[in-house]
Amino acid sequence: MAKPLNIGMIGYGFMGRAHTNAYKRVADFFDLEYRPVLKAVCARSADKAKEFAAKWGYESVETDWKKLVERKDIDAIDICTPNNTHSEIALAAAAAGKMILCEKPLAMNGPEGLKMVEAVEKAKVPNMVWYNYRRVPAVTFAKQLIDEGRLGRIFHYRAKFLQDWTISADLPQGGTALWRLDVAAAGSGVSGDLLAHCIDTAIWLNGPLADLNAMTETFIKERKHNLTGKVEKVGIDDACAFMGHFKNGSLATFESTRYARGHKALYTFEINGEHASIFWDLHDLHRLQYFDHRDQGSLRGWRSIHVTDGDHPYMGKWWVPGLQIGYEHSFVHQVADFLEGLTTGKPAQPDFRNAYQTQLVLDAILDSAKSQKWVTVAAG
Ligand code: SOE
Repeated sequence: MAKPLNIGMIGYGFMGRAHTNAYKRVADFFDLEYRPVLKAVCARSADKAKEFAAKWGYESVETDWKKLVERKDIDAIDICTPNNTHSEIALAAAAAGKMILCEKPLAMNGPEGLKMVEAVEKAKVPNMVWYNYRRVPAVTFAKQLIDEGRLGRIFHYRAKFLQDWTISADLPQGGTALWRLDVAAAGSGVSGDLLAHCIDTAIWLNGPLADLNAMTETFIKERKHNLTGKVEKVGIDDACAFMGHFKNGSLATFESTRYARGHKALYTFEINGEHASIFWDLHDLHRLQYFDHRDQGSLRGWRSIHVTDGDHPYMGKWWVPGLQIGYEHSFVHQVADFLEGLTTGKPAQPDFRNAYQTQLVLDAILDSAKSQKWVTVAAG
């Protein structure tokens, strides 16, 4: 019988659902020492908390996260709240000796992120940041191919994350649903929300970034603020692009925007190496495109690998070969790896320290866009 691991989740939005679904599913498909128990969900509105708890199966509710953090029957705090609250909650949870699973990006900026890293390391509590795309089987498979040396020396890493949902100037900023547009709550715009995913994957697959030159743009300069009712300046980046160098000498080109009409969540990356290239697309997430120059010349071409075989990462835990899984499973895999890390003592990544590397790149992006200069990425 697996040991219970009592979860206290703060927040109940899109990520609250994605994480809860993962907690509910993981023990059905993965054989682990620990089994998550949906102990409590916390939201400022008691009605919303109760509604969420009833729908998803949480045993109890709280309306004050400080009470949740102090509860003796909670083992792990899951932070699914806007970015400007991550730090305060994480510091309190670490001080209370709780494990912490925090939504991305880790913090509002590097210095805040560093305090969070120091707090969890001082308290010696297991910790993780929800950069879920690492655990899409095709992306994990890309990591295997790179680590096996199949690509050889890497020349280029190209990534994009494109959306189109904020083009209307009538869309307000701030409040429960639209905090991502409010710089006070989000810290940044598409750089922290979307490009952060691309950066996390890139650091994992291709190592750290050395320097970069970025530009950002805010297309809609003023929006009505949901909390004040007034038209206020927009402080987030609506679009962001940068070029840079990885420490391994390869070139980086990255772009994210919420103004690419027709694209809802188009996350793609392509890596070009001396021997082989890899391409991945979130809209076709179970496939990995692979080109190997060492193939016999007349047969050479891009292979579209359907990453659904039992020997592909994570896939042996699901259905039979050929049947694919989806977006939500990346969260199930992340919980499984977190729980496995508790057993093995080898923490699942990215932990806070690892995710802090992404935070430093995000700081460098905003610095560079402001100064219009090349910026060296600070060493973590
Ligand atoms: C924004 O629309 C968003 O939901 C991000 O916040 C998520 O991190 C990303 O995975 C999908 O898009």
